[in-house]
Amino acid sequence: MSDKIYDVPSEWAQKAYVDDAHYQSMYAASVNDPNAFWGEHGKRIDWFTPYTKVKNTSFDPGHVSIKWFEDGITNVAYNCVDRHLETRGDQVAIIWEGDSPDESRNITYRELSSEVNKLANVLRNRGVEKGDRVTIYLPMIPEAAFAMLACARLGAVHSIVFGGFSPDSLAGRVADCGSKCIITADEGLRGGRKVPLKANVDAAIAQIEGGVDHVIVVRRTGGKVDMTPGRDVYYDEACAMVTDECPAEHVHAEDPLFILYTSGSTGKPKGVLHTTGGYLVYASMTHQYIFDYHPGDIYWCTADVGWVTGHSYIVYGPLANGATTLMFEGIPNYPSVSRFWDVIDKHQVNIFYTAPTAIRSLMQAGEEPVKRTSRSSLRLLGSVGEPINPEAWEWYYRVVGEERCPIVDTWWQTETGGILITPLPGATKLKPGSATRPFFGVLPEVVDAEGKVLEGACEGNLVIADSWPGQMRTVYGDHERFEQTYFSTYPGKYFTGDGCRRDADGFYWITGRVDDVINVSGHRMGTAEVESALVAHPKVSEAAVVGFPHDIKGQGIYAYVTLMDGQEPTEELRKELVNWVRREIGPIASPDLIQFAPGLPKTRSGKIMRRILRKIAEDQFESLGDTSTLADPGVVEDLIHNRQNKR
Ligand code: 6R9
Repeated sequence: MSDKIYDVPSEWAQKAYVDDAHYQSMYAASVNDPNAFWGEHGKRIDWFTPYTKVKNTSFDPGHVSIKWFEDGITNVAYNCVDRHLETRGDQVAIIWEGDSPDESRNITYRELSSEVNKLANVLRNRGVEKGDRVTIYLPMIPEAAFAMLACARLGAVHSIVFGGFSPDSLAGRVADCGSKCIITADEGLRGGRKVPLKANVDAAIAQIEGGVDHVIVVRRTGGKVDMTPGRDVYYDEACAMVTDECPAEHVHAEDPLFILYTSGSTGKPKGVLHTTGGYLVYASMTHQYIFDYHPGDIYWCTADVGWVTGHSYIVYGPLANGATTLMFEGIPNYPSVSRFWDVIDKHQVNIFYTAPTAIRSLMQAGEEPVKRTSRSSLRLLGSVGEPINPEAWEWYYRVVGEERCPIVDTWWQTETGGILITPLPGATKLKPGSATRPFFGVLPEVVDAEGKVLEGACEGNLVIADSWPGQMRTVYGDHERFEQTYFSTYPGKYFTGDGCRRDADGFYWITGRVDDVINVSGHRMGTAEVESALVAHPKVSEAAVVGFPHDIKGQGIYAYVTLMDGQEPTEELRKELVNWVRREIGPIASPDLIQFAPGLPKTRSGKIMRRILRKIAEDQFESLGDTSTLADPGVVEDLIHNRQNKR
């Protein structure tokens, strides 16, 4: 923790949408009378039929139900595209920067409209209707945004699967939501390397009972792929055969917009379901106020559309606001570690939003690769995905932003739809490492293990006491799991899964997950998922996975593996297991360290004591706590002795 404080620069307090006094009064209004507050701000999007009801939500155990603007009728694609045509049809909507610095493309709102309408017609001709699920498995190319908006135009529900996931993971997600149509590309391109997306789709479909009816394939690299006649079609060929006029479906505020699978502490990934009206109001409002987006600004969020940050802050929030949003296909260190800063200069980016893991890895390369670029267009910086350590914060502030750009450290989750805790650049003083204060309408509370609400400066678990419009509505197909996961630990409150501290100024400091979720380079992984991949290997009898502190990734994946009798714990097997997990889940789940353990610490009832495994992985041998309840206390000694070292 750091005790430095950066006051709001006076130009910011004057020019930004809100200064501190304004924040205080708006925040008070938002929580004192949410119906009046959101009733007003709901008008920021266009409605075909205006709502008359605003908030209708309950966190009561057994009756959790979340509805916002429920009798309003609208369309997300209409709001992100059509409504801008008259005033800013020729303004650039999307700046696309390819993997190679030689490739980029500007897409105006008018061109965006044409692309979205054509693809919507392609989907409609293939029988996609309101409510149908469509899986999107694409690299970071403009077609990913076209596909999201084409689904929204039809009232179809998209489910984006990150291009780094394996065929197995993709198959599970396609089957879970029953999508009959997949939009993919021949190959992806990242850091000059090809990703075999279409081949992965074929392998996934082979595992799905009944397969899928349609695969639409964008030609990205032109690489040769198998096309199944009758099922597969090239995107460009299909779009050439339709008009660019497709009416926007009339969609109810509570009709689903998208499903996004995310990891939890137990079981397989959950399909987080977001709906239409409240989500768009919240995504667009947070985008405008938190990034202080003004017309003409060039805004860049480096996330992938496979994660929620890409949904809310590359596509929906910015486009609903008529912004110019930059979409980047590549990676921070290709072709050089100056790439981010070069792109900022090339496109004159004003607002830049990235993740601590990227900052930490670029920080390692020193200041020179940053300083050889200008970055004079930059006005505001943002951070998301994991806690940012004060050293990385200071470097971002001093070296990247040249002490001129406030940093908004934005805390939120796939489940929350948009940012919940964050500074507002014209209103909030900054403390490196703190996400600071709640956004309008958000009621954070800190509770102890028993659920007692703590007051003043304190540390405990973070819950949210009441609903906000961007909140997820259910786990797709499993409302009981939704209630169980988020509303049963502290009945009547939304449990975030994060620990947090609140200081004497009422500022929040997120300390990280308190459940069995680990955050690797800002990507959420359930330890249970990695464990089940490991035990699926024929030589593995048992596995336990925990996180450990990692300099760049934030957390790394530490796996304790017990082998089947007679199996030798060799280096080859270690490598084989790493590759096995990569194949089963995807490269983001590769264990950093594997320790072969003859036995795992278990209670007499057979439960693995992860607390002990976590402490060993963290090198905190002194604070293992009580080990006397273990069935065999002797295993701990062996585990400590054979602790794997960080590379
Ligand atoms: C948006 C996103 C959510 C988890 C969340 C928390 C961590 C995100 C953070 C942060 C500290 C921040 N997290 N932002 N922790 N400070 N500014 O990342 O969604 O992938 O669902 O992850 O990420 O632990 O619970 P998601």
